[in-house]
Amino acid sequence: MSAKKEAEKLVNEVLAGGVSRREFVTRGMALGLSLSTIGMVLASCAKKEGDKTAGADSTTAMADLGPIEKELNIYNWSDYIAEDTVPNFEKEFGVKVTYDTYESNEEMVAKLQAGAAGYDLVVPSGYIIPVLTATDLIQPVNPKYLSNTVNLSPIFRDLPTDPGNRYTVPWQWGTTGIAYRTDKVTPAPDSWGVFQNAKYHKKMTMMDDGREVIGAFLRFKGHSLNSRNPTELQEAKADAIGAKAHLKAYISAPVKDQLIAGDVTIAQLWNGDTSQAKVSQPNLGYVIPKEGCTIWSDSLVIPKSSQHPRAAHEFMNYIMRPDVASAISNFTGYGSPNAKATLTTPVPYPSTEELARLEYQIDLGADTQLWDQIWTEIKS
Ligand code: SPD
Repeated sequence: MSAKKEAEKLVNEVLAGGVSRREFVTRGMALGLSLSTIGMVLASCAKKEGDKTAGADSTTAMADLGPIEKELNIYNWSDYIAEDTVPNFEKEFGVKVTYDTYESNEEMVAKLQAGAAGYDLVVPSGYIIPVLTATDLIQPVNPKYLSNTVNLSPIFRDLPTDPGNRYTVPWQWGTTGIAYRTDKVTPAPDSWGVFQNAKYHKKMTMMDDGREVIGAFLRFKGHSLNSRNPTELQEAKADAIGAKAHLKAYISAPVKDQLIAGDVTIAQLWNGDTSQAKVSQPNLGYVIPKEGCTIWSDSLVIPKSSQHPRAAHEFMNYIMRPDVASAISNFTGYGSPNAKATLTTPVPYPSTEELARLEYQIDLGADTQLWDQIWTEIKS
């Protein structure tokens, strides 16, 4: 049986109640079903069954968490924290922190799903939160332990991806634009079309991230980077394949070393990672293409399997202190959701005019399968 047919059979089985949620998630991931699709199917099950377990039950009082545990396991994006954030926390709270890193939302979710990691905190992007709640992978936070929430800017509270901040504490926000070597690229790029320019053959990279690559070429043609229109998506695919001929690689954060060395002169990259590379290589610029790009925010969440929830809450509360939040952004180069943070190089939230060119990614629901298929075709 083809993987597609097997996936369809599995979806029908879970909808009919013949397969447990957990088994569905495990088998669905193995068959290549996207997280959004899995989340959507589980949400349908919950609706059908009147099952409230897919999210927190707001009518239930939250239990006290007890004393702080002696360990905390954090799983975060690479290059996304100040050097002293963890050591200072360990010293003040008497907690031993194990800190691992990842390069994409998908890598993080796959590890969570495998169930063996034992993480107490992870840092997904906004569009992933509904997927994690629908698949029952994260737990609600207890506001009793989060007194520093008052320091957060209203812009980052009560977001559509987590109404009422039931699961999340915002970490950092940023944009996905174009980093380039100012001493080697003239004129400065101002369009996603630069990735189709033979002049920079094999000196360019785009992210190893289907949402970002397809999204960029959708914007290139004036469409939403969350488009579900098959014609627009086929057009973006053709543009991405045209660009691929000139790319050195699909690579995300690790491209910084190549930009610094000059092996890569133009890269699709996040603003903060570009700022970090600029510390070693001053000839680096960053642009938001005229067609627009992604704006995103990432948040701390606590996996359902966490063994150290009190320590996780204490860390969440700790990073919402203005001095700690400032230190994180001063290292990462990203914007802070903390209204009281004071940054050495301020990253102001975009104006209304700037926001018109920026778009938050949203969960694509059933159309994630089409996107996944297109991304596979682009890369193969
Ligand atoms: N080096 C840290 C980068 C964090 C990027 N997170 C958001 C990705 C949105 N696609």
